[in-house]
Amino acid sequence: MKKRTLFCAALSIFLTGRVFGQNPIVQTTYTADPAPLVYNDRLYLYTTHDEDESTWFNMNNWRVYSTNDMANWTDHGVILRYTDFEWAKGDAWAAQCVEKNGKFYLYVPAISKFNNKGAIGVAVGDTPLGPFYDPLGKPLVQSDWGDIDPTVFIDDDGEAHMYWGNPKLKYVKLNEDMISYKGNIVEVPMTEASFGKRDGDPERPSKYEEGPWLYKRNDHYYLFWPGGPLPEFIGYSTSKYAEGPWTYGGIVMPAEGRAFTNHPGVIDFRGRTYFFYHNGALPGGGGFTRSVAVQELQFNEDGSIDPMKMTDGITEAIATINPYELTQAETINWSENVKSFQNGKVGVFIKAKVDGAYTRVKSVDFGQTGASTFVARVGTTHNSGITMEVRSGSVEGKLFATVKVPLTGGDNRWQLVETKLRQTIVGKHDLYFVFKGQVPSNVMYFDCWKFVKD
Ligand code: FUB
Repeated sequence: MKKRTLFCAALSIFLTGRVFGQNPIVQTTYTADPAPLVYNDRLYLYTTHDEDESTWFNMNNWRVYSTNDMANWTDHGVILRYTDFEWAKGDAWAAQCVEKNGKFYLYVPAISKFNNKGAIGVAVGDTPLGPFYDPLGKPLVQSDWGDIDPTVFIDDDGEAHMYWGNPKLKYVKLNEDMISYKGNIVEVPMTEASFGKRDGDPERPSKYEEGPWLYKRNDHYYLFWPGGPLPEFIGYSTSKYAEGPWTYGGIVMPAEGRAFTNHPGVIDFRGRTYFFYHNGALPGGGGFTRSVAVQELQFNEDGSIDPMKMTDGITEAIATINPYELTQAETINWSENVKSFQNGKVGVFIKAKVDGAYTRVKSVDFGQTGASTFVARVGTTHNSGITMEVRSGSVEGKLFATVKVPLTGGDNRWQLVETKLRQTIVGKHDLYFVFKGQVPSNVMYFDCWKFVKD
């Protein structure tokens, strides 16, 4: 490694404390309340969306991201809004999507127009990305108070269990159709034995706060939940049955990370268990501008879980990216000063906000034949001097191509630009797309890319 590159890498570790980590996993939008789903060997992550500069949980829509390798995440944009439910008037809060017989059921909380209180709705789609529609035209559940944060788990016997609620934890079994439920809503007893003893509030005996997540491992059920008093930590309880009774297990993740809420999402993917959560770690981040993160979850031999700190996340991709297939610009391992947008022309795309903004794509495998040409769909509103550099290893790493970005005049107009590489690329690389232009803002927009072999 050259002295200068070594110095830059050391400086970046010193300044940011990170070595190719990926938390938070989305840097182009504020996201919260992660809810993973594995379908067809791909991991989909449903999130809520904190608007920029929010000062409250004024949240309008739900988004989806997906990955094949736990390192590069593709942004699929907004897939559902609270306005898609005729009965809802706001608060697109923590949701979860499950699949049954090829249909996707997205359970969401929202404020109901009927009584101004939280309610649980359900939207149905034919793919994990929707389009989703409300089959009921009314809430699935509207009880007295606190109907937020649904989690749904379909057991091996086909029974679907739903928990939700703040400050009470409620439970029902769903019917076969997944859009209605059986019997009465059960209020889970909030005992110290089930959810630990809460400090300093005689009105609320247990630590349970909100945001439950139901998960099964080795015939045992785990309920993960954010606990209080604020700031929230994440605790867990276990049971032999999906409907409880629950036994308090302890703390999985103590409170940290600049957001006073947290939210668990736990899933198995290709032989490992992943624990999703949120914090306020992005620049400008805090309690209402949160970001989703992930790390591996380890169980002790007896099934118990030790408390874990928030980490840099997954540092190695578990699969590679094929550069000869089209990849979306919004498939990103890490980025700085880049925002995500979507329109009717190209779907989701990214914009570089300032000179030097970049995205990183991890583990791109060119093989031994190698590539000689880079193709990208790009555009800018500036009339000259805007470029996109393709580098390997770091923002200052080996330069393979400099794309001259044409003035297209708006993000509804795009051009496919072919650029010859300065030299053939072979082998595996972490690619950096670095956006350059001496302009005050909105340097350029970028939709997709691929390489062409020699
Ligand atoms: O994101 C809005 C609300 O904050 C969620 O519904 C809660 O779980 C908390 O994360």
